[in-house]
Amino acid sequence: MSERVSDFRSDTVTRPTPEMRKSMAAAVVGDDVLGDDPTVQELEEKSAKMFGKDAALFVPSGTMGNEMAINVWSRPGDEIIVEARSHVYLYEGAGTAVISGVQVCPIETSDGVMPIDKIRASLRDSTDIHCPRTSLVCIENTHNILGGRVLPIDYLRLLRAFTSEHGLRIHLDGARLFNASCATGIPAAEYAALADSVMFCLSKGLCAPIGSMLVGDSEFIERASRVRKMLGGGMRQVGVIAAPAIISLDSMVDRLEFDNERCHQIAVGIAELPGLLLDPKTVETNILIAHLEPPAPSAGELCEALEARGVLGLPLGDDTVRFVTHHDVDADDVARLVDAMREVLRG
Ligand code: TLP
Repeated sequence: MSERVSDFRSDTVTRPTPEMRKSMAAAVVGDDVLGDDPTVQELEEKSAKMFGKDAALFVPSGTMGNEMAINVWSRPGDEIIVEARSHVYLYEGAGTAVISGVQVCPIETSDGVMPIDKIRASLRDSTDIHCPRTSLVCIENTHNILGGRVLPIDYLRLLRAFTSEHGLRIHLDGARLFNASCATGIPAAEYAALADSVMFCLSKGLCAPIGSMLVGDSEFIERASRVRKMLGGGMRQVGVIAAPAIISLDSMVDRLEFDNERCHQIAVGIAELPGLLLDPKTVETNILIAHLEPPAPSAGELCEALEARGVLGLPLGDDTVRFVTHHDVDADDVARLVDAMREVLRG
C-alpha cells in the first residue's frame, strides 16, 4: 500500500485545523455543569441564533443528542415514527428502547421522504387501550444511508402542518444539515423552524474534534439538560472543545459546498463502471452510496482492493459501498478514488 491515504470512509475522520488547535490551548474555561464556562456559553448562544431557536446545548455526540431529544419528547410505552434506514433506528444501539422505553415504527423509503399518507396510516389510536400513543416523528436531513439525500422544504412544510394537526413533535437529525443548506441555499434556521428540536454535528464536515448541538425552545433545552446529566454527558472544563466548535460555525460552514461538488464529481466519474448501480443525479451532497452487482466484487473485496491503492471507502453489507467527501480530501484524492475504482472494476 502506498504511504498517502485518501480517506473517504466518513467525514467524521476530519482532524481539527491548526487554528482550532490554537483555540483549544487559549480557550477560557470554567465548570460547565455549574454553568461557568464562557466558551461553551458562546457556542450555545451562537448555535441558537443560527438556528433561530431559543436555546442550545453542547453534547458529546450526535447519538447522545438524538437520544436526548427522543427522551424529552416521549414517555415509556410511546411509539415514534422513524425512517427505516435512519441513524436513530439503525445505528444507536436501540437507544430508543433502552434509554426511553419507546417502540419504533419504521417507514421504508428510497430517499428519506416518508410520505405523509404513510405516516397518517401509521398513527396509533391512543383512545384504544390496545395501542401505544404516537408521540414523535424523527427525520434525517441529509439522509446518510440513502446517499446524503436532501429532504425537500415543501415536503417539510407539509409534514409540519400534519404533525401540528395531530399533536406530534418533530425531531430533526440534522447531523449534516449544513450540507443540505449549502446544496439548496436554504438557511439552517428555515429548516429548524419546521422542527421542534434539531441535532447537528460539529465533528463531521465542520472539522471540530468532538461534539454536537441540540437546539430547541427554552423548555425543551431545560429538560434536555437534565437528560444529558442523567446520561453522564455533563462535562466540566469543556470550553477546550467548544473553542474549535466556534471556529466550525464561523468558518467551516460555507466550504461544505466544495465537499458537495467533489462528491458529485466522483459520482459522474464512476457511474458508468461495470457492476455499479449509481445515478449521479441522486448525489446531492457529500455522501455517495453505490450498490454493486456482478461482475463487481463484493463491497468488502472492493474496499480491500481500493485500500491496496491507498484509498479508503466503507462497505455497508455485501453489496453497498459508501464514499464521503470532507475537508481532508482534495481534488487529488478525488482523482485517486476515481482512478482506483476504474482500475478495480474494469479489471
Ligand atoms: N454517522 C456516522 C456513523 O455512525 C454511521 C457516519 O460515519 O456517518 N446522525 C447521523 C445522520 C449520522 O450520520 C451520525 C454519525 C450520527 C447521527 C451520530 O453522530 P455521532 O457519531 O457523533 O454519535
